[in-house]
Amino acid sequence: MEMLSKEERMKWFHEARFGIYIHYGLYSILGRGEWTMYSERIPAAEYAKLADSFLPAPGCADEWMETAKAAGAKYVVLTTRHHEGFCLFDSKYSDYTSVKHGCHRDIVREYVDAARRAGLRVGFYYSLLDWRFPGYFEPEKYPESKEALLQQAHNQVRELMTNYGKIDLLEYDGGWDARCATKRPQWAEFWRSAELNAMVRELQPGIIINDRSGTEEDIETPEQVVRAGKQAPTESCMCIGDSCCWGYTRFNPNWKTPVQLVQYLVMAAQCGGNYLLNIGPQADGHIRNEEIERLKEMGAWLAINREAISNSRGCALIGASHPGTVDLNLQGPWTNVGNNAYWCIFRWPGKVATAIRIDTPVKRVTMLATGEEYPFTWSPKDGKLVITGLPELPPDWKCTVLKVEFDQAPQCRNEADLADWING
Ligand code: FHN
Repeated sequence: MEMLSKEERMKWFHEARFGIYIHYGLYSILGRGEWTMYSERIPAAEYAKLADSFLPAPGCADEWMETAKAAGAKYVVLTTRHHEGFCLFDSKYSDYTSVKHGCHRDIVREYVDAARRAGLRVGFYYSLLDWRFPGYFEPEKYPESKEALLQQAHNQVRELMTNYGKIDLLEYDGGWDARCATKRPQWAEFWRSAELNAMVRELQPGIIINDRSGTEEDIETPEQVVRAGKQAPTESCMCIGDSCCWGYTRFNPNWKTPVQLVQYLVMAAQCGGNYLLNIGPQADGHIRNEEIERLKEMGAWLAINREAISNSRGCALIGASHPGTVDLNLQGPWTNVGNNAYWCIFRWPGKVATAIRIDTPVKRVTMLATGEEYPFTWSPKDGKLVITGLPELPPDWKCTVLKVEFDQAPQCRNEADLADWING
């Protein structure tokens, strides 16, 4: 099959910028988070009894897609199998699946079909590690179990890449060793990741693969933080509630606000990367209101401001460096798409907004939400941009975007003499 270049494969990813992660499995029944089996050391046979109570409501996958669409997301990623080992898909290599227990349905099939109907790109999460295998925890002591675990991973990834049509994204997880004593090249050796990923690319030539099997591949996937990629574009993934609560966690008081969520999305775009925001459906597959409400607010913001993030690149202007870096643009970051820069204002300055060290002549300033044009001055002498006539109060508390047009991608002015500005 014809291999696509990385640029071709990544095209939709950069357009999308926003995806929804879905953590769903037996842990959703317990309601204490997806690590419960291990953190409470529940023996495998006892934990497995949950499988017969796994009863997702019919049509829940359509509900997930409806929510993802309302959020303005362009792709979804489902945990086809998390560390607990329970598969949401039919597998010749395991009886521990949603097809052979509980609902007797292939939830991955329903998910893929629903995503395609909704026009969303399809991502699969797959955990390499499986807590039911002693050979994962003590590979030298249980070499046969280790080998069985590896065979399971390679065989199941092949099934996932073969049985569900075109898959856009493969997110490995659980590549680390149980003692967290080894580095990524050793993970890759343990899981035979080069061979695994060669097989994936052969079966799915257009796929994007993350870096968590230990090999570099296409994207980096930091967790609970937004940052720029070190070697590759990032997809920053995050929980809406606490960071240990990817799977449904019944009592989860620290919900991020819609303002925070929109701003994280903008910061991801500022880094030329994506934001993958997680939901943890309840045992019956329904999504809780706390998540739906927040996602709808994000969708409302995106319906107006998507232009500022879709296909964004890191911008050279002040305030566009790295999230969290204080570089003296106190209002908020810039994104860059082509010849336009988008000033994504988190802290509204009032009627006048001032940006400094802009080396490229400014052509026009508008508010993205309304298209209204604002007067400005730009000084070729010092590169200062002063925008006037703005509303006194923040038009959008989450983030108001000012679109600034140039004849070329804007550049930042160097300050050869740092004291020059003092005397005007
Ligand atoms: O252990 C998992 C965790 O449960 C969750 O799935 C996240 C999502 O990226 N990944 C792992 C921790 O890195």
